[in-house]
Amino acid sequence: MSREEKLVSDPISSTRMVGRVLVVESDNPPVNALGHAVRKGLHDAAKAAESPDVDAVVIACKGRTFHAGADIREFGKPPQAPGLGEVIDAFEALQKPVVAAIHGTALGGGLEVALGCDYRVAAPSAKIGLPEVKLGLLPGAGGTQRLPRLIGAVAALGPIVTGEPIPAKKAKEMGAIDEIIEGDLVEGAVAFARKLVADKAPLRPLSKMDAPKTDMAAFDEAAAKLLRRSRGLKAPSVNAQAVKNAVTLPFAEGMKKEREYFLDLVSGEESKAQRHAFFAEREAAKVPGVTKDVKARPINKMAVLGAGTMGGGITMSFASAGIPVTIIDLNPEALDRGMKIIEKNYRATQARGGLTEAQVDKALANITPSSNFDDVADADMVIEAVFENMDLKKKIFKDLDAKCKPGCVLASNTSTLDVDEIAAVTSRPQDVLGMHFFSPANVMRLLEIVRGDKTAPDVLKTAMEVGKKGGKVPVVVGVCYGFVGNRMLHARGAQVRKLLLEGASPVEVDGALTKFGMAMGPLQMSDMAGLDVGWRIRQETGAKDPVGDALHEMGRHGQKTKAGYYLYEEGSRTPIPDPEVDALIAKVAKEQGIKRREIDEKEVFERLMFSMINEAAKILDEGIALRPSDIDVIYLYGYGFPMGKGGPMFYADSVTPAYIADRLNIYADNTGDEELRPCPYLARLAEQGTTFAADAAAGSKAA
Ligand code: 3H9
Repeated sequence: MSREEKLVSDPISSTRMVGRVLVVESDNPPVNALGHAVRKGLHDAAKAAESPDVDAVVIACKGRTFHAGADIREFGKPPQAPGLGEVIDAFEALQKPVVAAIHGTALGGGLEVALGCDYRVAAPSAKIGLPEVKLGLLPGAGGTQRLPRLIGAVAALGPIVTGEPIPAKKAKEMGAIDEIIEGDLVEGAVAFARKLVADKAPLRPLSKMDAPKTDMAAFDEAAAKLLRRSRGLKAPSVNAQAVKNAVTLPFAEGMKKEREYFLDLVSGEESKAQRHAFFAEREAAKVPGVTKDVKARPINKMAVLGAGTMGGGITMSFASAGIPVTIIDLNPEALDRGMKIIEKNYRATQARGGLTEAQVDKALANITPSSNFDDVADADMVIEAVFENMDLKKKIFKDLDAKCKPGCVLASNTSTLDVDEIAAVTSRPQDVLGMHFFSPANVMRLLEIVRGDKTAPDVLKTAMEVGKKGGKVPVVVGVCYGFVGNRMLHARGAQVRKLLLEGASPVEVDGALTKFGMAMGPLQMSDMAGLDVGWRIRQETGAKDPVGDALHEMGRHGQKTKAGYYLYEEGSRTPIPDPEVDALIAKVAKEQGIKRREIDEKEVFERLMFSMINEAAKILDEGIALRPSDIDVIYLYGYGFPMGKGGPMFYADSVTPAYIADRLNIYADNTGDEELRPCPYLARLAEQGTTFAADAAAGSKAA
């Protein structure tokens, strides 16, 4: 490097000459989001790059990542020039090679900046992607028009419609990255740029390139396949249409359409809800008492107790993340069965293309089956996933206390039980907590972390970090029956049973929620889980469900017996309404002296949804959940709540607590069901005309 000279330097953007190459670097922690100051810095740098002293330009970032996108916090606020499109155009218009040097994650607007460059180089660990669809948006600074021109429209469809990132190596194979640079990235990028100058390599402004030749039938087929998984959201199909425009319209027109689509989506309810979900997920990581100074304990080895469905799924989550796991079941047959299911599940994922053979082999190599309880001795964390029974769990935790090494984190995967009572049987309650996974645990992303009275902050942090490593979204909750998710579900379950007896059919009950966008209705869910499961719990708890009991006695145990609340054809999970069930419900109602009536769709939906929200209000009032947005995260990632609705509390705020309280009072009056009466906290919000979010922000219920 002959000459290195700082030209512009402010805390966010700097430019320096390395010989005759202008290196532009942004530094806007944590993720170099392209907020106004960053865009301005880049725009100024593009102007500086016009100087005849500059032969080539390298765009890079300091800190942990290349630009990870537009600054999402700016959406919905008045735009400030220069816009991202202007910045990209300014670099693309330069009559000298511009190279993006990518490390970390070049996402959204970040990748769009890189697509405005002539060439892209990347660190081996880098990823690129256009995840706007996950925020209910589409790339709004040319991504939908430039990426198809670079790698082809069919290849661009997947990353744009699903928003999934692409690792650097794959991106290079696809033609999106020109070179992978080992060692110092900026130095490598400068050398790459110098070579371009020396070789008189052509400039490659994507906006000037012809649209790639595309087999439109193959394109439509690929789009239809991807859109099948879009669950009624608007953004995925808009993204697909924008990509199609890239090959059917001239660049300028495709860009104009992209802008229109972006403005429409960004002001819509779905995107607002999805952006809320994005920040809610990050907010959930902030837990009082678990400050940055608290250090997580190292987890180099884990043990999972119980090789049933939950134990197997939990084992897979961590083995896939590279943590050695010993799965222990004292019954060798159950252990063998569990291991076979684990292998079968992995191979099925491999067959679907979700994992490579090498990845599956590596994950399986991380799992050690054992029938010897003593094998917990060298684990840094033990997760107990045995049958939901307090006496059994207490016995196990006593044994764990005796066998585990000091400092080992002791977690129970209980879905309802009192974690403090479990912790109390050990001599180290500070090391005990709940880690409530959701079935299938290798797939579902939610992890409720149950903080006991005595759980130490570093134990909590350890569980959150290891959970994140295992691909989960951890949410910390307090101790109560059913914690947050299941407790709300129980409140809804009571209304399901009452609505059936009062006159609603299973189809009407389920339909009210699936029409709203829930993945499944409550009765379909019972059929899937097995009606014997609920029956067994009722035997223990004494809870009442005469219809559920009658179905169980008839041998209708749900999907596994091809009959439950619905009928199922061989090999199909599609529920078929059964008049026999309608007759059974009518009979039980008669025996109970309940006069049945027509119940309109609105009442069915509101009693189901608002009873959950009322329970959530109690949960917040008791401090079991730290903030309303945590409840949203729980329902979005663990209970199939529609992403486009932002979670139950976001939804509650959109219809207003005042409306909900009003309706609940009407239903309580009409049915005499006092469980429907708004709880004091909900009633207060209604009276004050405020929302859950505003009240939390004001600090009255916030953590
Ligand atoms: C876009 O680009 C639109 C354009 O096409 C068109 C424009 C015209 N903005 O996730 P982390 C914050 S749309 C603002 O915990 P990680 C985040 O809230 C955007 N803030 O870290 C958190 O703050 P806090 C397309 C953002 O290492 C902190 O950064 N891009 C943004 O686990 C750390 O985040 C995306 O959708 C943002 N864009 O993961 C990418 N991104 O500490 C979104 C992050 O106060 N981002 N923050 O809670 C991600 O996927 C992850 O953050 C990333 C890092 C993978 C980058």
